[in-house]
Amino acid sequence: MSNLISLEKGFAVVDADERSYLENLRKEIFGLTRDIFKLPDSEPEAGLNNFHQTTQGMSLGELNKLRIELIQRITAECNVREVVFKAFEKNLRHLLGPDILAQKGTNLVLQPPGDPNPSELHRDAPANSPYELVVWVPMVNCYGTKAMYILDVDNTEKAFAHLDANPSDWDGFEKFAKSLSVTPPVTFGQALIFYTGCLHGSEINGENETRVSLNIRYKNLFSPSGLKNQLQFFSPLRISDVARLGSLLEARELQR
Ligand SMILES: O=C(O)CCC(=O)C(=O)O
Ligand SMILES: [Fe+2]
Repeated sequence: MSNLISLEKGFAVVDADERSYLENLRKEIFGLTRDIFKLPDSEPEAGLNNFHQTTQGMSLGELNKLRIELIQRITAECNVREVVFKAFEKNLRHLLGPDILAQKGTNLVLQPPGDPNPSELHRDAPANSPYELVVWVPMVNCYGTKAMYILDVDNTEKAFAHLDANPSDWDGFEKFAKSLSVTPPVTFGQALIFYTGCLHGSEINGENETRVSLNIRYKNLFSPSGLKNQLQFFSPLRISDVARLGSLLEARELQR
């Protein structure tokens, strides 16, 4: 049987085609994190899970400065968009087709236990294109409040119907939406792939380990963009022969 996923519900947890891509990526990310934050561990899984043990005394300002340095170095040195694509290539091609744009930068979430700023309930579209997929990739095993909650397409619809009926009651909306959500465990070696129309977010991490996760977006070159300027955030990752030939011809015609 093929291991291709269905995205009928708007999201799915998927195993990497090849785990070694993620293992190498995690080694690199852990190496940078260890250098920048001076972590004592030498093993990636334990080192990332124990991140908060080193940083709990740091001021928020210092923590943020180092976090930004880490994200810049990951973006410059790790080629996350290529590696994550390769790790989940079969499913991404199956879902998006042969002509693929990838987000230029990578988002890194470091969420120590008790961090008071989890991501609020939201969905990425329509600011992002509704034809885009988010690939949420944990660098450590994520479960319970260390993971992300999400509503499938039908439940997202139900939550918005509730908001339409009670437009000024954001708290009620949030409570109702969360009651319809699920929190699938996503272990290292897997990704949560979701369509940008699904409501999602995270709770304050109540586990005894830091959550370290990446999220990055892919879309078909020929699909409509969202409200943001697509070329600012995305660039081509894979282009089919048909699209390459077609765009060459169009470019030549423009010069005539
Ligand atoms: O990692 C999280 O808690 C939220 C990530 C998110 O909102 C996203 O990837 O779109
Ligand atoms: Fe999001």
